[in-house]
Amino acid sequence: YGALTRRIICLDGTNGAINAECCQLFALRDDLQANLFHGGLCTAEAHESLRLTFNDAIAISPALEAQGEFGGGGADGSIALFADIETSYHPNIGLDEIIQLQQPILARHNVSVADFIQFAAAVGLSNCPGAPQLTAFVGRADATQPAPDGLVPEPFHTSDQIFSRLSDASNGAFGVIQTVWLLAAHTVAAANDVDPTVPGSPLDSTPSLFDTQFFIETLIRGTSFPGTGGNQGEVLSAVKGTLRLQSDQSIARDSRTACEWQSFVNNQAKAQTAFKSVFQTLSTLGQNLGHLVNLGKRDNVNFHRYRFRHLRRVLPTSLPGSVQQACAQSPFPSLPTDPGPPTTVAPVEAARPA
Ligand code: HEB
Ligand code: CA
Repeated sequence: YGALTRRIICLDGTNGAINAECCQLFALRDDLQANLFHGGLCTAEAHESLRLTFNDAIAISPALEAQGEFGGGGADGSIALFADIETSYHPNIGLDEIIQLQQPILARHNVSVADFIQFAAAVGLSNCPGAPQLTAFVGRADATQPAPDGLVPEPFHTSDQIFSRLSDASNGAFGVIQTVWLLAAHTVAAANDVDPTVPGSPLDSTPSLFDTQFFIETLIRGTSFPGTGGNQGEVLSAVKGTLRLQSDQSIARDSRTACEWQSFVNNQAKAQTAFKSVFQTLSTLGQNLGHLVNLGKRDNVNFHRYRFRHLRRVLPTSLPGSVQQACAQSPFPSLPTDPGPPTTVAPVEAARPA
């Protein structure tokens, strides 16, 4: 403690870092912002980059290994390195698109594919007002083989299935509570393939804000589908134009998680700390932490564009449904209602080349 840490000046002559490994990340950050995130937007490219981290990292199973089978390598880039194989797995549907958009940027920089996927998401999420500054690491080893199929949760899985899969993947680090924390990611999200007739259907009314609307809106009784009914993994949603995943609905109402879910309502600060914490675990699954360089604040790879802001936390008055109280211990907090006119949330525009 108290040791002097010297900052080095990177070869670009302007940026400083504690770890030389971090120097190249300034250029990577700028390339991502300019050529993937349209100058710094929280649009489909940022959402899909975040989803990619989960679908890459969660594909690891100590339980399979215990049976003598290969269980996947976690956050090892396998989803992009073996894209032909892994994007054909059902729960990874649609991810070929973001992998392709990221590819030319990846090719210009000297980082592992595993590092690239996690770093791109950290930069992308920084474009979403309200988001925490995620901790980035470099030094991950890349996959040498694809993850097996069957390890990424599906929206039609029961909460039991999802809880046990996440616990297995993380050696118990993701309990039922941390699973709720991870789902804060669905505040900046849309579904393209659950109902292909309405691609880009947001999972909450504010898909470009990292706020707590997702936790509020999923607790309201659903009354309509954004498109057609009868899709596997979809249930009725409350806010017109949004899509509700069956898995989000179940976890929001499960007796083991309902109070934790409700605790995020109107608690922006908690959503930030909780997601930051679980993302750190998620983004390093299967990797040896001792080999990774942590890009802390002091490395000054400042990819945090927004400070904490007061974000809209409202119960839209235009809702046809009402709150479904699922937490037995404490009542749903009282929130201001939205005075605005009844709205339909617009779809998130499809990802496209910059
Ligand atoms: Fe998620 C989206 C599922 C978790 C992130 N997801 C999504 C979807 C689905 C899901 C189905 C839609 C897709 C399409 O496109 O269609 N998830 C899911 C499940 C789970 C999850 C089942 C378990 C519970 N996620 C998760 C996590 C994360 C995520 C953990 C992170 C971290 N997701 C996400 C995002 C999105 C999604 C970001 C959006 C994308 C877009 O927008 O595109
Ligand atoms: Ca949101």
